[in-house]
Amino acid sequence: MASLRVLSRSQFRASAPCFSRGSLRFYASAKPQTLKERLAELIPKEIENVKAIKAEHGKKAFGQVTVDQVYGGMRGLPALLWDGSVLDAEEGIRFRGKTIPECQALLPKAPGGSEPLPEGLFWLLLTGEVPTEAQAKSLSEDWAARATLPEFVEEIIDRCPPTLHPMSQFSMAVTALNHDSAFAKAYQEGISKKEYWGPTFEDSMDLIAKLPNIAGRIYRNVFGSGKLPAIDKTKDYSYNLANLLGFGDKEAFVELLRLYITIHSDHEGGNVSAHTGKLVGSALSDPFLAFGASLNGLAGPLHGLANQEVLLWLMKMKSQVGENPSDEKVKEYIWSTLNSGQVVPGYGHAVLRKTDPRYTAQREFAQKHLPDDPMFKLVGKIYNIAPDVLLEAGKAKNPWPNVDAHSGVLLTYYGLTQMQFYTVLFGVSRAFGVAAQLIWDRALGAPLERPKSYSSEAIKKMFANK
Ligand code: CMX
Repeated sequence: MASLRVLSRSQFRASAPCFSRGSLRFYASAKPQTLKERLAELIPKEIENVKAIKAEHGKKAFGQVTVDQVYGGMRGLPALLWDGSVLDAEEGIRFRGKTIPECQALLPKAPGGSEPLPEGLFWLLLTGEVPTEAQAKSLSEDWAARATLPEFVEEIIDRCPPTLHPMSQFSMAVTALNHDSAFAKAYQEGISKKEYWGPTFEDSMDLIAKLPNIAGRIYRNVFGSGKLPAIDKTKDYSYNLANLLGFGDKEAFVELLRLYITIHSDHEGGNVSAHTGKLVGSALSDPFLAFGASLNGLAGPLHGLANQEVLLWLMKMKSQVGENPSDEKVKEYIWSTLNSGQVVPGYGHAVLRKTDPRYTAQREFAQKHLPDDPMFKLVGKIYNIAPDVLLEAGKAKNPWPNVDAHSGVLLTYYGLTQMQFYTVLFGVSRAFGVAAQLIWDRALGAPLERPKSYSSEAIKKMFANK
């Protein structure tokens, strides 16, 4: 279907008129405007916008930095620019101002599907605009066309011992893609700073496009589930990822992946994976190097690896208290976790102070597709019990579940039972948010990140007699 758009003078000459509305004239064009073309229009305006913000507010303070914040993991320190999403402690995430239910309603869907296509979410993260179905489809096609891995990257994955954690394999393969980085090459050839965003965009598109083949190859190598099929160029990104993992014939699983990638894509800029990508990118390391670093942060148990930890914890709980335990047994098990000095995985958050809407979206998916699944019921039971236990324990500032408390149970239901792989799927999704910000950082000429650090001795001296 032809899309409608406002054309530049040169584009106008090549097009046939369609209709006018007010002072705007619209023309039908055979091809939808590409994401790169739209970005090229938006970037000069955003550069002016940022200039104006800095001119008017540049010298104003956000507030004070306390010594507790310096020792306390910089919680709440307002120090980063991140345009794709903003996280509110009570409400949860908004992608370019849109909540998860709004994204579910507004973003393009696959034919017959009801979950948003991550293609549309990427467009939204980059432009702040909801794309047309044709534009989302053009991204599916573009990513399918870029999906092939260099042979040596396939060999790196194939040579990994199956005992090497899938996240380590994932980060190695992503880092190795820097071999063909358009940005690194252009930089060596002396590209002007104003042009940085173009090759960063190309690398980011290549990065996202190649992740399904990397993830699929790791999954099949480690868990021995046979030969990798080819990418289907007529299908969307999530279908191809599901198919490479061996689940292409399960439509509900493909739908789950569409939702999964959308909700895991971005969670503003301060979380470990997002911030690491931005930090490393600020040294003008290309998107493959920057996102490889993100993945190493995501692989930590307090961040993305928590989805693996949750399933391990649930399995242990099930083996101790049975599949349909009493509330009392569940409570005892949670207390035993806390009393042995461990965290309850999937609960708590550095910013959120309410149930994570990413948890709620997955719960609603489960209610629709697997309401009678015993593991889903166990997760629901824990939801009714764990917050009170955590409140009673009195340490966690947020006793509510986060995204990782639910994802593993959904994947397990469809047969993806290998929990060591779960963080790889989080990683595929997180590329969308990190890549979008890397492109904007290069477009806006973001400088090298270099905050100031102090020793404890220096801090003591600074406040002596104060
Ligand atoms: N179980 C037990 N104790 C917890 C807890 C939990 N789920 N959440 C927080 N606490 C403890 C902290 O370990 C900390 O203890 P200490 O004072 O002994 O160090 C105390 O409560 C205060 O922590 P907080 O300010 O509430 O939380 P933080 O901002 O420091 O940490 C997070 C946030 C997510 C690391 C923490 O809640 C946690 O460890 N949760 C379990 C792991 C998890 O689910 N991580 C995934 C988060 C989402 C993601 O990034 O994917």
